[in-house]
Amino acid sequence: MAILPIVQFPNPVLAMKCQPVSEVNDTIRRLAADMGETMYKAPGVGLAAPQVGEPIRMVVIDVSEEKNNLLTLINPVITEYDDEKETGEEGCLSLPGIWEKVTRSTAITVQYTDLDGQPQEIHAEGLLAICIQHELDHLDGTVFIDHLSRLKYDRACAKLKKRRQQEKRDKND
Ligand code: K1U
Ligand code: ZN
Repeated sequence: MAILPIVQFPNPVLAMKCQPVSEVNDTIRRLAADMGETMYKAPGVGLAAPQVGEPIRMVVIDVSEEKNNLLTLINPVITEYDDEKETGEEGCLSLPGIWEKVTRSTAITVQYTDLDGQPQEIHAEGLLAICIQHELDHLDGTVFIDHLSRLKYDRACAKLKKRRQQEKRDKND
């Protein structure tokens, strides 16, 4: 397995509509394993394929405290959204240091293909539901700050720019 570099916003791959996975083969299984390892190392609770430069419809998620419940969703589709919404802080490994409030459905139903190529369906609530919605947004070229007002979006971009400039200075010290 390998730790993959995480693509940083505003890399164009993060704005792409990703392509469906046509066949679940060993290449896909290896990429899923590498994405899992990359997510745990980061650390994060989810990672979408475009975040490692692969514009395909696959995400990995683990919201368990023990970090022993890796979920791989291939070609996922949200088939039901609960009417109830909640607003919570989100972050993203492609926009490190930025945390902003986003409103999403509290519960969803998702259909997907698993690593054996079998169709599956899950009902998700709480952090898992939020994380799935965040990761599936990535597959359609949406990052969480796209849900903010123009003013908050611009402030988040400015904060990111400032943080990167500081990191550059720290590196040269
Ligand atoms: O998409 C990503 O970059 C992963 C992102 C997922 C996410 C976080 C919060 C709400 C919705 C979706 C992250 O994992 S950000 C990092 C993070 O949440 C975390 C970091 C350290 C420990 C535990 C979680
Ligand atoms: Zn993200």
